[in-house]
Amino acid sequence: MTLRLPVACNRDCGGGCPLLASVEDGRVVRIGNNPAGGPFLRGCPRGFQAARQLYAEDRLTKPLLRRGPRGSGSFREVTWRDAVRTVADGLQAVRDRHGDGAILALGGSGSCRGALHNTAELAPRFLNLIGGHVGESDSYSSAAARYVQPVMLGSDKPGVDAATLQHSELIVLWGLNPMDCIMGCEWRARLRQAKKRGVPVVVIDPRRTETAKQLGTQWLPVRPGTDSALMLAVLHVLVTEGLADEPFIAAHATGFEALRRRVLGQDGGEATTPAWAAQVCGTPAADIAAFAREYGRRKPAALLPGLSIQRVWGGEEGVRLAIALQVATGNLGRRGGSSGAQNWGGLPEPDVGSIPVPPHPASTTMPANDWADAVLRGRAGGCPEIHAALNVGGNYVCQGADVAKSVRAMQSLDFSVCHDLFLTATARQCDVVLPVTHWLERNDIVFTLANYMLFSHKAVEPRGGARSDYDILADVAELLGCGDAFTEGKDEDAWLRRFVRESEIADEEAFRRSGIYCGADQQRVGLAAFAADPEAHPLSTPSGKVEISGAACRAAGLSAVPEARVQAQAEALPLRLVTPKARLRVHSQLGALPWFRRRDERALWMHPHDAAARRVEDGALAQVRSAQGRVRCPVRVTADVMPGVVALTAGVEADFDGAGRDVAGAANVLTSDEPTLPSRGATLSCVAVEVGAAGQDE
Ligand SMILES: Nc1nc2c(c(=O)[nH]1)N[C@H]1C(S)=C(S)[C@@H](COP(=O)(O)OP(=O)(O)OC[C@H]3O[C@@H](n4cnc5c(=O)[nH]c(N)nc54)[C@H](O)[C@@H]3O)O[C@H]1N2
Ligand SMILES: Nc1nc2c(c(=O)[nH]1)N[C@H]1C(S)=C(S)[C@@H](COP(=O)(O)OP(=O)(O)OC[C@H]3O[C@@H](n4cnc5c(=O)[nH]c(N)nc54)[C@H](O)[C@@H]3O)O[C@H]1N2
Ligand SMILES: [Mo]
Repeated sequence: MTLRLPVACNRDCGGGCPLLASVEDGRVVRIGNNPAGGPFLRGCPRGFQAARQLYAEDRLTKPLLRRGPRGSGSFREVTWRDAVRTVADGLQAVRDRHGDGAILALGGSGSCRGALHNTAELAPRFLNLIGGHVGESDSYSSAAARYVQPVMLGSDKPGVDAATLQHSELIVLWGLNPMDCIMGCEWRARLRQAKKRGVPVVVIDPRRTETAKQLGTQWLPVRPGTDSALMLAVLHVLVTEGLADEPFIAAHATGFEALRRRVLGQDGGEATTPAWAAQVCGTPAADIAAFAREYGRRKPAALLPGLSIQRVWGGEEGVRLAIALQVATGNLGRRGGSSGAQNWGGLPEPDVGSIPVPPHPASTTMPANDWADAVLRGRAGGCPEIHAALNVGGNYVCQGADVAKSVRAMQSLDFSVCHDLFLTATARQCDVVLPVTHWLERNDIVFTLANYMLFSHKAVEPRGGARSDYDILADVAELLGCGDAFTEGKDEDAWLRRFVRESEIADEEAFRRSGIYCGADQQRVGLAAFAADPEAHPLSTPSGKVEISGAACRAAGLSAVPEARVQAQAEALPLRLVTPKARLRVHSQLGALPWFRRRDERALWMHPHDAAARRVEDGALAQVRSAQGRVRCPVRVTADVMPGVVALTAGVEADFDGAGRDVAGAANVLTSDEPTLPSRGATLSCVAVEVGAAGQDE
């Protein structure tokens, strides 16, 4: 007999894909789309092939204690009883020695969409019951955007629902790659629909991505880290050719005049003409002007930025200017338009409970990008003092900037614990490694970042000795005298029923049966009320309007007027490397599984001109060098990446040879944790590098 159960990936791509697992004899035999999701909510291979992760040969099934030196990968199996005792004793010893708040909750993106099995919430909840912790105030993902958007827009949710693209007359995907990154599973189908309708879909990206090929009508290449210059040039065309919506600007923004003077070169700087920007961005001036004219004329236009454009040095400026563009064209808050702010997490989900994190007075936070620095420098470096780490759902030794520094940080800790399904690069640096369940082995409610919720059923029993993070932490809490405070006397089912009771979902059984609950309005437009009547519905900014420039920006540590803050390139490292997400990986996950590995893109993309200049051939091994390290990997010579730029997807774990060179193709061996200011966001998306034939050192 085949059992068909609604499930949903509890993964960080934020797909929110309603899936259906077919189960026979206690085994998942197939995963497909859940028909209850309708024609627009469709999954991707990372979900359809999830059973390969569930049944992977190298999945952890027993608790491990470190035997050899950290990083050696030498562990011995122990019983759960011993493992839990070791963790409790180790954490208690750190607290006895260093006081409260000295334990780092490391990572957490692994299963961060669950109401209960949420790796970003469970570790902080547990740690706050045993003396507090150091947490992440912001993520690798979106620190610059989350810093700037509240300053400009107040606290309102500024996103739009994917279905509103039906009303768009132009769509601009600015550093956004939904074919690979998903970030809401409805977008691909809605973009396809728009393209079929004849709507131009412009993709602005250093690479001709699958998004550009399949969903786009035009690819506009731009050098990474230079979007702010391109945006200023578009503004120049809009204001000089009478394409700006002056009444909308006057009613909705403060400080636009200073930006206008900046763009026109009336403030002592150079005018930001397309010809000026072309030098900085590598985008032909005529293409910039043509794009700006089409953008200024076709209404409404949805400008949807990706997170990549703000994960660069000066990334705050791209965030500011994308919003300024949508204000200048009167598209902010209009149906079929957008605010130009990040759409990911840009609208509320249906109201439902989730596992709470109680406060602790000793708890502190630091930006994710600072974690290794905080561990290494502690209070001396102005960071919180950290002596231990509890890593639940993260693999920062692979995913954090600067692998060598991450390893040093892990090795300097007194005590470290990792919960994971696999013996990752981070797990190998830890003292205790505990095997956890897969999302197909648990019941949960899954958040989607859109106006619907999913119920994900437990499809199969946990493999081997794997246990849920919740059960593991409950046992450690019990030994430390706060078991009841952690569980509040509830098991999985009791929590999930409580969350639904606290929600707007009236029919819990129907929700569990179909696996999906949809909120009433599927075409929400963030800031719509403000756009329609800014006097009656002011923003919660000092002026009540969009803060384009001026005192509010300065008070937040930003320049008074948005600017093109582009990092100067060192002569010895003339190429710009982008390190985007791979379609068939979620960060460091899935890539090592044979089915995924065979289909995985691991080569460095390089333009034919750059390859010829360096005598690098298609398919040959090359060496990539940055200020941080060296990587050897195969090269793919392709015009799908613009000249002067190379691309290597993130998510491959490093493998160092005797000379300290990575030979696996690990992007973060090359990246640096130098933050962009003032947000202290990561700069992983753009790195200065040089490439030569492998074997050469120069
Ligand atoms: N398959 C897959 N999907 C994912 C994830 C994953 O690991 N795998 N991770 C999820 C997570 S946590 C996040 S935060 C989001 C990430 O979302 P993003 O940060 O938006 O994703 P990236 O792949 O880094 O970049 C998106 C595109 O921007 C381009 N790009 C890079 N730098 C620049 C630039 O400076 N300017 C412009 N215009 N374009 C640039 C890249 O070539 C890429 O095609 O994706 C989510 N989705
Ligand atoms: N060069 C470069 N680096 C990047 C990026 C980039 O674009 N370029 N992107 C950055 C971004 S946006 C992000 S968000 C980070 C993400 O970085 P990480 O958060 O480190 O992401 P993952 O590698 O997916 O690590 C998640 C881990 O959780 C485990 N896991 C999955 N489910 C569970 C569970 O239920 N319980 C437990 N205990 N573990 C679980 C997985 O096996 C995996 O090892 O990477 C950043 N790093
Ligand atoms: Mo992210």
